[in-house]
Amino acid sequence: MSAPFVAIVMGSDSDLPVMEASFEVLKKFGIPFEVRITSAHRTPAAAKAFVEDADKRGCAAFIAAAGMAAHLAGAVSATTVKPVIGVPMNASLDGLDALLSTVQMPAGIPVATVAIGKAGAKNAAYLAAQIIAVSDPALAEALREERADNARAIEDKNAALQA
Ligand code: RP5
Repeated sequence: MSAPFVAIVMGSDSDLPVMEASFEVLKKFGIPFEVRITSAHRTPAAAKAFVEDADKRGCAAFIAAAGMAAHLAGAVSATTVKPVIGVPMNASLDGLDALLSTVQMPAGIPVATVAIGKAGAKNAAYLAAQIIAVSDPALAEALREERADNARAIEDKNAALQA
């Protein structure tokens, strides 16, 4: 059986610079991932085919990023029962249009929606990592260690402030 992987889809290559923040987090934890530019509106058949194929090949979680009338994450969730994490992109209206389009899903077809933009892109990857870590104790430990490192870094900053 192949290692669990994360599939990242985004509506446009204009989303790519923001979504690179997801790639960095997944790389840091050694989590395999695949990336596709595919759109709920511009390439609906290709989006559905990619999700169905990734699902069959053992994708553990999907990350879907889109801006404006952001229906991609919802369309992915309609196609799979794997966890779907939606990242609203700031392509217009400060990303509020995308946030509401991504988060307001009808009952039974969930999208775990994170923050608009880069913070959301990072947390989408952390959330996907935590989903995989449910059955991967080494990954869970790596996530705990990173949090401990971050807490120590804050303690060091406070110590420097007192000096
Ligand atoms: C959405 O429309 C994309 O996800 C992107 O955030 C936004 C604008 O796309 P482009 O016109 O830059 O291709 O579908």
